[in-house]
Amino acid sequence: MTILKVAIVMGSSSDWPTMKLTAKQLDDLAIPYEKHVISAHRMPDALANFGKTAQANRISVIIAGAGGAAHLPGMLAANTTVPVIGVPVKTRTLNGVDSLLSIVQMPGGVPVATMAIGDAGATNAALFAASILGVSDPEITKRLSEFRQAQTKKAEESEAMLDD
Ligand code: RP5
Repeated sequence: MTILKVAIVMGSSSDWPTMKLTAKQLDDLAIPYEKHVISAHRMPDALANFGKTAQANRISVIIAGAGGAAHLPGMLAANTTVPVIGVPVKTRTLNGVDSLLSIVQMPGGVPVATMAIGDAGATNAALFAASILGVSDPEITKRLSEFRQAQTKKAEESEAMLDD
Protein backbone atom coordinates (compact mmCIF):
# COMPACT_ATOMS: atom_id res chain seq x y z
CA MET A 1 0.00 0.00 0.00
CA THR A 2 1.24 3.49 -0.84
CA ILE A 3 2.21 5.69 2.10
CA LEU A 4 0.91 9.21 1.64
CA LYS A 5 0.78 10.95 4.99
CA VAL A 6 2.26 14.43 5.41
CA ALA A 7 3.49 15.77 8.76
CA ILE A 8 3.42 19.50 9.46
CA VAL A 9 5.88 20.27 12.24
CA MET A 10 6.43 23.73 13.72
CA GLY A 11 8.85 25.03 16.29
CA SER A 12 6.23 26.90 18.30
CA SER A 13 2.49 27.45 18.41
CA SER A 14 3.38 31.03 17.42
CA ASP A 15 4.23 29.61 13.95
CA TRP A 16 0.67 28.35 13.45
CA PRO A 17 -0.76 31.50 11.77
CA THR A 18 1.78 30.84 8.99
CA MET A 19 1.68 27.04 8.98
CA LYS A 20 -2.12 27.11 8.95
CA LEU A 21 -1.81 28.06 5.26
CA THR A 22 0.04 24.79 4.64
CA ALA A 23 -2.78 22.91 6.35
CA LYS A 24 -5.41 24.77 4.32
CA GLN A 25 -3.69 23.99 1.01
CA LEU A 26 -3.36 20.32 1.94
CA ASP A 27 -7.06 20.30 2.90
CA ASP A 28 -7.93 21.83 -0.48
CA LEU A 29 -6.02 19.04 -2.23
CA ALA A 30 -7.54 16.37 0.05
CA ILE A 31 -4.11 15.28 1.26
CA PRO A 32 -4.11 13.80 4.78
CA TYR A 33 -1.74 15.30 7.35
CA GLU A 34 -0.94 15.47 11.01
CA LYS A 35 0.36 18.56 12.83
CA HIS A 36 2.80 18.90 15.72
CA VAL A 37 4.64 21.50 17.77
CA ILE A 38 8.20 20.26 18.31
CA SER A 39 10.74 22.86 19.36
CA ALA A 40 14.28 21.98 18.30
CA HIS A 41 15.90 23.74 21.26
CA ARG A 42 13.19 23.18 23.90
CA MET A 43 12.34 19.58 22.95
CA PRO A 44 15.53 18.14 21.41
CA ASP A 45 14.78 14.52 22.37
CA ALA A 46 11.27 14.68 20.91
CA LEU A 47 12.69 16.15 17.69
CA ALA A 48 15.22 13.33 17.28
CA ASN A 49 12.59 10.72 18.07
CA PHE A 50 10.13 12.20 15.57
CA GLY A 51 12.74 12.12 12.81
CA LYS A 52 13.93 8.59 13.61
CA THR A 53 10.39 7.15 13.66
CA ALA A 54 8.94 9.15 10.74
CA GLN A 55 9.32 6.40 8.15
CA ALA A 56 7.96 3.70 10.48
CA ASN A 57 5.02 6.02 11.20
CA ARG A 58 4.25 6.09 7.45
CA ILE A 59 5.09 9.74 6.93
CA SER A 60 6.06 10.46 3.31
CA VAL A 61 6.88 14.17 3.51
CA ILE A 62 7.71 16.40 6.48
CA ILE A 63 6.91 20.12 6.21
CA ALA A 64 8.82 21.97 8.93
CA GLY A 65 8.21 25.64 9.73
CA ALA A 66 10.36 27.65 12.12
CA GLY A 67 11.56 31.17 12.74
CA GLY A 68 14.74 32.89 13.90
CA ALA A 69 17.62 30.45 14.43
CA ALA A 70 15.47 27.93 12.61
CA HIS A 71 17.30 24.64 13.12
CA LEU A 72 14.13 22.49 13.19
CA PRO A 73 13.98 21.54 9.48
CA GLY A 74 17.70 20.75 9.29
CA MET A 75 17.72 18.70 12.47
CA LEU A 76 14.66 16.74 11.35
CA ALA A 77 16.40 16.07 8.03
CA ALA A 78 19.47 14.91 9.94
CA ASN A 79 17.34 12.27 11.67
CA THR A 80 15.48 10.84 8.67
CA THR A 81 15.67 10.20 4.93
CA VAL A 82 12.00 11.23 4.52
CA PRO A 83 12.02 14.45 2.41
CA VAL A 84 11.90 17.62 4.51
CA ILE A 85 10.45 20.87 3.17
CA GLY A 86 11.43 23.93 5.21
CA VAL A 87 9.24 27.01 5.67
CA PRO A 88 11.06 30.10 7.00
CA VAL A 89 8.60 31.84 9.32
CA LYS A 90 8.68 35.65 9.25
CA THR A 91 10.20 37.21 12.37
CA ARG A 92 9.68 40.65 13.92
CA THR A 93 13.39 41.33 14.36
CA LEU A 94 14.83 40.37 10.96
CA ASN A 95 11.71 39.85 8.86
CA GLY A 96 12.41 36.14 8.36
CA VAL A 97 15.74 36.57 6.58
CA ASP A 98 17.26 34.93 9.66
CA SER A 99 14.86 31.98 9.30
CA LEU A 100 15.53 31.71 5.55
CA LEU A 101 19.30 31.62 5.89
CA SER A 102 19.13 29.17 8.80
CA ILE A 103 17.06 26.75 6.74
CA VAL A 104 18.45 27.15 3.24
CA GLN A 105 22.15 26.98 4.07
CA MET A 106 22.38 23.27 4.86
CA PRO A 107 25.89 21.92 4.36
CA GLY A 108 26.16 19.38 1.51
CA GLY A 109 24.89 15.94 2.53
CA VAL A 110 21.63 16.71 4.35
CA PRO A 111 19.18 18.62 2.12
CA VAL A 112 16.15 20.66 3.12
CA ALA A 113 13.94 21.89 0.26
CA THR A 114 13.53 25.52 1.31
CA MET A 115 10.48 27.60 0.43
CA ALA A 116 9.95 31.38 0.43
CA ILE A 117 9.62 33.35 3.68
CA GLY A 118 6.17 33.40 5.27
CA ASP A 119 2.76 32.88 3.72
CA ALA A 120 3.88 32.10 0.15
CA GLY A 121 6.35 29.55 1.45
CA ALA A 122 3.73 27.91 3.66
CA THR A 123 1.33 27.51 0.74
CA ASN A 124 4.06 26.37 -1.65
CA ALA A 125 5.26 23.76 0.86
CA ALA A 126 1.90 22.02 0.56
CA LEU A 127 1.95 22.27 -3.24
CA PHE A 128 5.50 20.92 -3.38
CA ALA A 129 4.51 18.04 -1.10
CA ALA A 130 1.65 17.33 -3.52
CA SER A 131 4.14 17.19 -6.40
CA ILE A 132 6.27 14.68 -4.48
CA LEU A 133 3.30 12.51 -3.51
CA GLY A 134 1.90 12.77 -7.03
CA VAL A 135 4.81 10.73 -8.36
CA SER A 136 3.15 7.65 -6.87
CA ASP A 137 -0.47 8.85 -6.69
CA PRO A 138 -2.12 9.93 -9.97
CA GLU A 139 -5.19 11.22 -8.08
CA ILE A 140 -3.05 13.82 -6.30
CA THR A 141 -1.42 14.82 -9.58
CA LYS A 142 -4.90 15.24 -11.09
CA ARG A 143 -6.01 17.51 -8.22
CA LEU A 144 -2.79 19.50 -8.48
CA SER A 145 -3.34 19.97 -12.24
CA GLU A 146 -6.88 21.18 -11.57
CA PHE A 147 -5.55 23.67 -9.02
CA ARG A 148 -3.07 24.99 -11.60
CA GLN A 149 -5.77 25.27 -14.27
CA ALA A 150 -8.06 27.22 -11.92
CA GLN A 151 -5.15 29.50 -11.02
CA THR A 152 -4.42 30.15 -14.72
CA LYS A 153 -8.09 30.90 -15.44
CA LYS A 154 -8.22 33.38 -12.52
CA ALA A 155 -5.10 35.18 -13.79
CA GLU A 156 -6.49 35.35 -17.32
CA GLU A 157 -9.79 36.74 -16.09
CA SER A 158 -8.11 39.32 -13.84
CA GLU A 159 -7.31 41.54 -16.85
CA ALA A 160 -11.00 42.38 -17.21
CA MET A 161 -11.01 43.73 -13.63
CA LEU A 162 -8.48 46.50 -14.34
CA ASP A 163 -9.72 50.06 -13.80
CA ASP A 164 -9.52 52.61 -16.62
C1 RP5 B 1 11.33 29.19 16.86
O1 RP5 B 1 11.38 30.35 17.61
C2 RP5 B 1 9.91 28.99 16.50
O2 RP5 B 1 9.83 28.29 15.30
C3 RP5 B 1 9.32 30.36 16.43
O3 RP5 B 1 9.26 30.83 15.09
C4 RP5 B 1 10.34 31.21 17.21
C5 RP5 B 1 9.73 31.90 18.39
O4 RP5 B 1 9.12 30.93 19.23
P1 RP5 B 1 8.27 31.39 20.51
O5 RP5 B 1 9.23 32.11 21.41
O6 RP5 B 1 7.17 32.29 19.97
O7 RP5 B 1 7.74 30.13 21.10
O8 RP5 B 1 11.81 28.11 17.58
